[in-house]
Amino acid sequence: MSTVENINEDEFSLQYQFSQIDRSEVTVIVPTLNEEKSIGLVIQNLQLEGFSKILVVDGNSVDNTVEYAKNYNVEIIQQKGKGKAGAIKTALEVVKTPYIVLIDGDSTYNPSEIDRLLEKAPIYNQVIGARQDKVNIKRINRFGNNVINGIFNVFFGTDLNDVCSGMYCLKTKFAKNLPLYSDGFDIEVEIAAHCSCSNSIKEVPISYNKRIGIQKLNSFRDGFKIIFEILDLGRKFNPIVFYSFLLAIIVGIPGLALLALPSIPPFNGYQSTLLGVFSSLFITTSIQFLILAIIVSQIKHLIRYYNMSQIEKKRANSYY
Ligand SMILES: Nc1nc2c(ncn2[C@@H]2O[C@H](COP(=O)(O)OP(=O)(O)O)[C@@H](O)[C@H]2O)c(=O)[nH]1
Ligand SMILES: [Mg+2]
Repeated sequence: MSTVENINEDEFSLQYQFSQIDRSEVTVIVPTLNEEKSIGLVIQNLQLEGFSKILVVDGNSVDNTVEYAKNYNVEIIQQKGKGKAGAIKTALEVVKTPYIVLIDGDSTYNPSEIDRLLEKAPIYNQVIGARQDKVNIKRINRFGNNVINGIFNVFFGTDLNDVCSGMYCLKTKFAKNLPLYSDGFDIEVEIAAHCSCSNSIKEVPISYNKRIGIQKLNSFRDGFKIIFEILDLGRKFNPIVFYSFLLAIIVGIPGLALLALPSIPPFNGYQSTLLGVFSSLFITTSIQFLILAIIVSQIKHLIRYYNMSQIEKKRANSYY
């Protein structure tokens, strides 16, 4: 029996430890907006880890971020476009190495853990550093992240835990060809959506430090923006699930309203066969759409799981 047939993920990652990516093949991109308190520390730690290609993409900081970054031997450019997305898109235009690693400039991520991403980078279009240590994430953001990951997984058939992580590795060639439309913190889910659809996304565990300086993400405004972006991506990439959910809501709300009508004061005790018939019709139709959405989401999950295992087996085969 072939050992390749039985290969599991851990054995697979062990094999790839021997094909470590050279630091010269990696550009580390640091998006910054007013990060003067932390930018020096982030660059120092990256250089200590042996990364020499560091690209600071600044979003017109009004503090000393750029001046402090100039003290180190790094490339600094000003971003085009809006928000963190503008910074990432600008970086993708100029980067030349086969791999890029994104890392926030607020010192929340540890450059010493980038190797965990690089270990898997030859196999996947995107390797996400999934934050294990959640105590340093604000409670409201932690809740928002759970909602975001949950909705994302339903649409894309994935099992991701940290789709909004600010530390991840991308294959440059793949990333450069992505049609990216987002203009803010929703860029991460947009990239992850494309990588999920290419069956080439993986998470590895990383730690997460307390932020230095002020958070730029607005928990409510950006949180909702990210959720709407996922819904829009879901509509494009998995329309059956999207429209089934939508119809479940559209039919379910009047169904529940009709059911509740006799308990609302002006209609207290109002009895009508027609009311009962319509409310149960709407509610059962809504449940059917909901079931359809769940079944299609589960099928997507199974197909993705199968495709991933096939891709990994194929790559393991070519490795031997
Ligand atoms: N270039 C650029 N960087 C930004 C912008 N907005 C945020 N950032 C940077 O993106 C990173 C993540 O932002 P942060 O506020 O920490 O968001 P969080 O980590 O999602 O809570 C930090 O390094 C910010 O300085 C922007 O508009 N332009
Ligand atoms: Mg941050």
